[in-house]
Amino acid sequence: MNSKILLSKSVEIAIKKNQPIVALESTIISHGMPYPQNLQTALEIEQVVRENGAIPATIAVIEGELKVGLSEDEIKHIAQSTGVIKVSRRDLPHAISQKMTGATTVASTMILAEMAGIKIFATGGIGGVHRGSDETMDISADLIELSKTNVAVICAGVKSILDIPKTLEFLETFGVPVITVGSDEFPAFYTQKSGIQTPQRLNIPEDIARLLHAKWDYGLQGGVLITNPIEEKFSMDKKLIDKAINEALLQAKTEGTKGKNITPFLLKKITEITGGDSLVSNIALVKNNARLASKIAIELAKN
Ligand code: PSU
Ligand code: MN
Repeated sequence: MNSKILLSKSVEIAIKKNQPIVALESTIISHGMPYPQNLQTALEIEQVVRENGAIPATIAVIEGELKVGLSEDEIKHIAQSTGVIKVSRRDLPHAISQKMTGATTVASTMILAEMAGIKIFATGGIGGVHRGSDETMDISADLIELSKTNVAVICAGVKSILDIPKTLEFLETFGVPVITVGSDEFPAFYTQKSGIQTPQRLNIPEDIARLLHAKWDYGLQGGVLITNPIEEKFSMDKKLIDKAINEALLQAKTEGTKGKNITPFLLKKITEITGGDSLVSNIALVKNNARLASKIAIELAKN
């Protein structure tokens, strides 16, 4: 365990007792959803993890300190304050040395989870290879992190704000196992299907835990991407969401939004364009992922 990490009491006890823990990111709270739904969701996800028999550990940088397991007040601050910065791997040294408060992305949440010895992490969606990346070279640091940090990320697949085929190619090149739970098709976040076959299908948490053991017991460095399709009742109409995504992409281009601002910008626009429908789906799929992650964490903690 890295001694510079600050653990909450419940996470500290869980680590000592080898209880199942599920890491949760905070950029989804600060930059992924509007207030107050972000706060409500952040607290509800923690509750979902507890109800499913695991200990939640929401992760962030608080005034320069790396915190694994946030208090309710800290979650409230991340959800409400406009001064909270988005911290990916690149931004960690800046946030730490300047004693800033920052929300961690998938990449930096993986880093802090690994420092704390947590193997399982649930979120909504990961960053990936952006559309038009041949020109912009915009590829999320999340993908590189998955290639080297030993944490399994449970998400609902990749949104079509990104280039899904290129994202999968990138993950293959960097040796990241990609699994879809209970489906032959890779999921596209708001919809169960993307039209692209998944590299590997597994159906039950026991098999997923076995795969994680197989990877890490043999010293195969790096993460695993576990994709969990959104439940049918919360999935969106493909035509409708594609239209909203294209409109949002066009607006981003017109306004010249790029770099770390593009993903938050697109998420906000899509919520606006769909009149909040995409947010309802987003919240539902995060909870669904938290449930699955808890079950995988329980299986993994067994041996
Ligand atoms: N996708 C979502 N919601 C999010 C994000 C992605 O549906 O909140 C956030 C995550 O924190 C992810 C980050 O790690 O955006 C990726 O940002 P970038 O593309 O700048 O690496
Ligand atoms: Mn980027």
